Amino acid sequence: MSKQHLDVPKIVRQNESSSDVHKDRIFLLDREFDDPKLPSKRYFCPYSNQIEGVLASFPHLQSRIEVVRLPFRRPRQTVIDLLGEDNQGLPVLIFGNSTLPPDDAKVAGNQHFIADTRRILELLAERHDIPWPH
Ligand SMILES: N[C@@H](CCC(=O)N[C@@H](CS)C(=O)NCC(=O)O)C(=O)O
Repeated sequence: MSKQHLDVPKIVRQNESSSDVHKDRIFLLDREFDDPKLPSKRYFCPYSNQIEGVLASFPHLQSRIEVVRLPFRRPRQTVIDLLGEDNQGLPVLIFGNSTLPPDDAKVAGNQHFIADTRRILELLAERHDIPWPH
């Protein structure tokens, strides 16, 4: 186990029992999708795919992070239920409640999250024992 992992403070809230909410969760767009505003082509999200690449390169992340892929079309109700209508842009990292969120996390209700892709990649390095994005 890395030093970095041991240093992460544990703050488990007693009233939340599902294991998923203890983990960091990443919500991505589906690997391919249609955009009704740009018909006749299929698309992928370059931001989500940076994260897909890192997940594929460092497979131990699969046991540490919950990954949810969602359709492109709005409303993205799964994310709206967690972060509200104004924060449904993807990708997004929602911090698990077993560790402290970083100081720069945004807050929606009782959730802490980051939506900037580069910062998500840095946080995977900070919190989940992978190399840093160069
Ligand atoms: N927050 C991201 C950008 C995310 C982004 O623009 N995602 C696109 C998908 S490729 C998107 O969701 N666009 C349209 C929409 O949200 O409906 C970043 O700058 O790192």
